[in-house]
Amino acid sequence: MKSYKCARALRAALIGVAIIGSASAGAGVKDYEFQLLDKTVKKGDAIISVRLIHKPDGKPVPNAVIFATRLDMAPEGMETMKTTVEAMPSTEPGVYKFKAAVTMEGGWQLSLGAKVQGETGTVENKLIIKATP
Ligand SMILES: [Cu+2]
Repeated sequence: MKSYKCARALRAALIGVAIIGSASAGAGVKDYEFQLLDKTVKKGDAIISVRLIHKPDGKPVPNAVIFATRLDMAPEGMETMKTTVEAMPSTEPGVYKFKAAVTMEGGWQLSLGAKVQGETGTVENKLIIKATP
């Protein structure tokens, strides 16, 4: 189990290097960005909505494949305190929704990774959300 994880981490690192190496070849993942629709949520079962935009023209980007999500309390110095994040059906093009069990008030960091059609590489963003009582 442990060695499997290490192999995965190594592969991820190698892919990361490959992406950095090809960035100058015109890969445009840096042109994309996730934005929070609401910077605060109520503690408890929360719906987090983010919009993926293409920065040069500000247009929303539908049909991205979201493959990495993590919600943890890194902003409060509690990196190991993470919670469940579940992707939900989108109701608006370019808006992606997640259901999360926000178990504590304070700052949470949402890490997202996405593949955008027609772009090589991965869009990666970290967003800070504040959970209120
Ligand atoms: Cu906490």
